[in-house]
Formats: sequence, structure tokens, C-alpha cells
Amino acid sequence: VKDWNGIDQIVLRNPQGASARVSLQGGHVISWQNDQGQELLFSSTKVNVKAPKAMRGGIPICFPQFGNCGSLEQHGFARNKIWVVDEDPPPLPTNDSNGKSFVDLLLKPSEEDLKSWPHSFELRLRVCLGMDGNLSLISRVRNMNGKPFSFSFAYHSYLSVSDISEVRVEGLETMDYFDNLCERERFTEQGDAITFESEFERVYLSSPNCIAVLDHERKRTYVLRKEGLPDVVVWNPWEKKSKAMADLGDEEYKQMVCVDGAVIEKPITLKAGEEWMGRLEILVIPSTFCSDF
Ligand code: TA6
Repeated sequence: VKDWNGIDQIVLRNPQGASARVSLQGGHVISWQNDQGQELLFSSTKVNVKAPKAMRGGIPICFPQFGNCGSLEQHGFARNKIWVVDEDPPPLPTNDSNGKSFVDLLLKPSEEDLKSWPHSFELRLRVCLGMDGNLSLISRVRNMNGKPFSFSFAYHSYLSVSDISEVRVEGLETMDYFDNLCERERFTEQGDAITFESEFERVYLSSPNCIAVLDHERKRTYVLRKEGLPDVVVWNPWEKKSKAMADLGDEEYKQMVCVDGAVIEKPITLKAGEEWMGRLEILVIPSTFCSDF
């Protein structure tokens, strides 16, 4: 299928009727629906017509930079480039895509790109929709025999929630974090769960590989399982910042929470021929089974 700009999108479906939609614009998962057709990822209803950029929502790929900590545009260039379908990807070490619906996408630097980031990389993304409706994203970055380079990476996952003030994030207790709202000062999480009552933007460091996001009202829990992604970004812009964002409705912050599997604190360095893999799997389970997760 093609989007409004004529850019290809791939729709994955499983036999139970769950689906995921990936755009070649940015290798961007823009929709993930369960077998009842309910949308599990947030996407803003507003588009910034003045300065079109990655759709606000879904799971943008932040590479090779997260945020503004570097010389590139915010969150790097990968989400703003057109990727291609990779018809013949190198086999994954854990070929766990058996029986799943999946697509392999590839981003390689153009001559133009090499001017702003002079590194010969290949970034591959496999998006997988499991028989159980779970969504897996497996990214691989390879240094194609160039000089060593370092990068940060994040799956900038906008999860759809009913009301941010009814959301709890569990699994990050006692973890150290940078608070991006106060000069990235380092703290230790004291709470027994993260809850939200104002703007929130923290990067939890070397965090556990299983995080739960409980949406109380919908009795739904997102369980995020990750490998190769030591850090977790948790973000909600809240009201004031939302009003300043042209591509986010004033009240829409209430329906989203970003919980990103990421590698930020210690960027990855690849020597010629080396490869890094980062894998994120998101499951959705009825909360009744894990109220005290
Ligand atoms: O994840 C937090 C963050 O860095 C926020 O500061 C906010 O900028 C968000 O990412 C979205 O960034 P974007 O470039 O998509 O507007």
C-alpha cells in the first residue's frame, strides 16, 4: 500500500487478524493492532504541515543519535530517510521468525548522507508480528569495513494509553537515571513504580530487560522485553510542552507514553566488519493477570 505521499507501507497480518503497518519512510512502524482491531500505538492527529517530519507516534527509529546530544538533527537521520525492503537479508542469529509475518528493511547511507555522517554502515530492521499478536523489532547495525564509528539507538515507542494519569511503569525500581528535565543530572529511582502527574523525561540506565506499562482503565499491560538495549527512556510531554508542539494535539499527551528500548549512556562502537543487534518485543496482556507485576 502507499501513503499520502506515495511512499510504500507494508502491512503484516497474522491469522487471528492482528496487524502491523510499517512505512518505508524511516522504517517507521506506524500502526499495530490487536485481533479486535484496537490500535496499540499512539499516533497524533495533527501533522506539522510547515515542517513535515517523522509522524508523531508509532515507533520511530532514532539512529545514529538520540535527542540533541550530537551534531545531527534531533534523534538522528534514520527516521527521516526512505528505507528499502531487503529481499535477501543475512540470516538472523536467532531465526525466531518461524511462522510469523515479518518484513526486512534496510537503510544504507547515500553519498549525501556520507557528507554529514561519514561512516559506511548498514542498518537492518526486521519487524515481526507473532502468531500471538506480539510485535518484535530486531535492528542490526554493521560497519561495512569502514573506520570504527560510534552510535546511539532507540526504538522511540509511543504506546497508546487511555489516561496517562492512570498509567504505571514497573520494572525500573532502584535504577539510576538521567533526568533530562534538569540538565541530565543523575538520580536513583526511589519509587516502587513510575506514575505521571507532570512533564516526565528520564533515561534509565542499564535497566532490566523486562518493563511493564500498566494501563489501569483499559485493564491492559504492555510488557517490553529487550536485548542489546541497556537503557530505557520514559517520556510524557504533559500539557505545557504539548501546547508548544505543532504535531501534537493539546490534550493528546493524555493518550500516550513513550517507553523506549535504547542504548544512550554508553554508545556502541563498531570496528570494521562488526555488527550490533538490538531487539525489542512488546506483548500486550490483560492486566488482571499481573496487577502486582
Ligand atoms: O524522548 C524524549 C524526547 O527527546 C523529547 O525530548 C521529545 O523531543 C521527544 O523525544 C520527541 O522528539 P521529536 O524529535 O520526535 O519531537
